[in-house]
Amino acid sequence: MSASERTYIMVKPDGVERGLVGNILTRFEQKGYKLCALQMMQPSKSLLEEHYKDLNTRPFFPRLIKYMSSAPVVGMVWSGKNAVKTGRKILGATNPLDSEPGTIRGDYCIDVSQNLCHGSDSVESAEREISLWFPAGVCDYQRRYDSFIYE
Ligand code: IDP
Ligand code: MG
Repeated sequence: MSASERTYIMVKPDGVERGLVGNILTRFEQKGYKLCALQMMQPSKSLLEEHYKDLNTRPFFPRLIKYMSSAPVVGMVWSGKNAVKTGRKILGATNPLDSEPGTIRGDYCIDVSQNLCHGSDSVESAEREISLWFPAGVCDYQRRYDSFIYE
């Protein structure tokens, strides 16, 4: 586990439409994670098919791709200690019926297909997703206040 662990977090079309981008971004910022990249774009179906390729045999896959490509999303890269696992905790369980209050999904949504956000599920998938969504690379910089966050 290193302070340079990275995760890909994405606000889905429902989160953008509902004006929750700032709220989602703020939770990661206030936790202490370091923002390394941020972009708004309307993704192509082929980009999403690659992003979600592990799910391509699932019955909801066609609807997921259609929905995710229907409007802009906001993607971010955050780095910090345990960013992948803690990032998923900040989002909450995939199905909002199971997401704890205090998590993004637990606080702001109801149905699994409109669960507001995406977060990488392992360090390997985070690195794959970061290369996929940010092929030109992300910002790599020293943050001075890290000494107030890490011992
Ligand atoms: P995750 O987003 O928490 O990693 P995954 O299993 O990777 O969850 O599924 C990707 C996305 O597909 C979910 O966030 C959700 O929007 C959607 N999804 C997952 N399971 C279902 C389902 O049973 N019905 C409809 N949509 C689903
Ligand atoms: Mg997933």
